[in-house]
Amino acid sequence: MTHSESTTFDLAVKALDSFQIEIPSWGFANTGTRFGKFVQPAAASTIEEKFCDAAEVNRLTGVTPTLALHVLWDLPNGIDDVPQVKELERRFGIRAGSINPNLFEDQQYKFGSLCNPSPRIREQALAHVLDSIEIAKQFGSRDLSLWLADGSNYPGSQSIRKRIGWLEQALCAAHDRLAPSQRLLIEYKPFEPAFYHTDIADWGMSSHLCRVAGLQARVLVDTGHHYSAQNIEQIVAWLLHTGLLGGFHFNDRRYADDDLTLGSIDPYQIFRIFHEIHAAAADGLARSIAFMIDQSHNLKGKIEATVQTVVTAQELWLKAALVDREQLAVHQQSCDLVAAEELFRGAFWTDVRPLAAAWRLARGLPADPLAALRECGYVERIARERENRQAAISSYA
Ligand code: PSV
Ligand code: MN
Repeated sequence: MTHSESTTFDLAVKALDSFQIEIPSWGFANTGTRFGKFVQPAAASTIEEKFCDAAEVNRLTGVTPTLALHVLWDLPNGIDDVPQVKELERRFGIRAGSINPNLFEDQQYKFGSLCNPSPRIREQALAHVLDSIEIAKQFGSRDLSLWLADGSNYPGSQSIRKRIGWLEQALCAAHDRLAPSQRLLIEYKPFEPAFYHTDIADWGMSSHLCRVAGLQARVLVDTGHHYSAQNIEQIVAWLLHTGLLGGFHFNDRRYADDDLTLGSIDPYQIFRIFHEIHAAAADGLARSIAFMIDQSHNLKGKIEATVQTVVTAQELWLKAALVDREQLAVHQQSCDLVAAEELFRGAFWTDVRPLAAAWRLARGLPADPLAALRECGYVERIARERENRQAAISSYA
């Protein structure tokens, strides 16, 4: 290795050692679109299977020690399910990660949850959030990750401002229940399922709600929840500057919230976001940012897609770490546009795969996690087992 090669390798080791990403339990389950579901024999249908799949991804990549849980889907009996899930944590060596209340599937939420005009429904929605905070406490989970489907479909059909007031009250009440080490992450989304107005539609609304709720509230940026032309890294830079960036739900999209694999459509976008984070970290600003995946794999194999996502995230994180920020600052200061841009793009075009492979080997991990997944036969084995189990269940039925 030349001197500069060894410096690059040291930089890569530092960058990859500092990177972990949380995977969602729902990424292993059968999901679809409103036009239907294509079921996969290897899909997980129990919380045990989700933990098992998460452990496999962590065995191959070494950077996914936590699993995001959705309360209704993973703990249908609420807090009573915690001991069983704790047992799975021990058995599979995977910890419960962020806890996601579900305020969008119950029939009563037709006209909203925390913003519903009915005080009774608002109370029930808040009770579910408070239960979810309690569940998070029992797991020792830091983040309560809140997304509301609330909104309306027709102009004039709801009071937008009244709903803001109800939301502020509920979020203050939720924030009051947090333990000092916990955080309330507030996610935004411009539309869907509501098609006219969404109660938390963008980062400005999330930021405002965080400020009102309290010091432990932060904004959650889901990369799929932006209009196509939006400059997401600029939003990230603002959130870093204001100390309000809590974390990410990573995925990619071509049109709207398409849940495509991170970096599959626009890897440069994720690189640009990661650059902002590395730059802020160098200035001591980027503290406690939760990197999470939020994808539903409709057509790809779930475990393959998850491993592919994790590996892509690591590569883009590493590319962004290679930006020579001192030199970049010089070019920015002298407004040498082309030099700055070429330096920036140069890092993006660097093939970091050999560096990532060397880092993995040094940590006893497979150099190529996707190839290792294909070779080990895990997916085929679980597909057989899960299919047989399904067949056994239906023959009893
Ligand atoms: C909503 O589109 C979202 O991004 C929220 O984070 C949900 O919790 C998740 O997807 C799963 O439906
Ligand atoms: Mn999300």
